[in-house]
Amino acid sequence: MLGRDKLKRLHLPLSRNNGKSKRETEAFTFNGTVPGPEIRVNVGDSVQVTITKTLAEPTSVHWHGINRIAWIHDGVAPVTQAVIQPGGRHVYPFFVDRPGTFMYHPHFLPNEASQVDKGMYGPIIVEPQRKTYTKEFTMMLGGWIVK
Ligand SMILES: [Cu+2]
Repeated sequence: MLGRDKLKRLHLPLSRNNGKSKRETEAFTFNGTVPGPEIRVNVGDSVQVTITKTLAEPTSVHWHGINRIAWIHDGVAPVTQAVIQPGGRHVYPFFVDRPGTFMYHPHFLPNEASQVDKGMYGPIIVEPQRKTYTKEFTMMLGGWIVK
């Protein structure tokens, strides 16, 4: 899978941001932001994403829409991979062979819904070999209920 064209190495530390005022709330993040950082790669790229500094609870990462990924790296923990334990590290390699807009998010059963609801998601943009557009915008929408 790796080394076909280019290898892109990315690092996504996980963290928990505690709300500091009445207008802020707790969030679980990739790299400190909600949504997590945009992963922008090109068709033909091999990608390696390293997840570190995990939350106080176990997690995993699913690469939604990425179809050239070994099943052991598709993030459905604890079914296809061991969960990433607090303080743990996991490297996810995959290859992108088609353009499109995809996303990443936790897929640890049974905590994935609460982790996604607290902000753990981000976009993956796979650029085509030849662009047929001049402008693009990435939007990720999320709903929050804050008391
Ligand atoms: Cu998904």
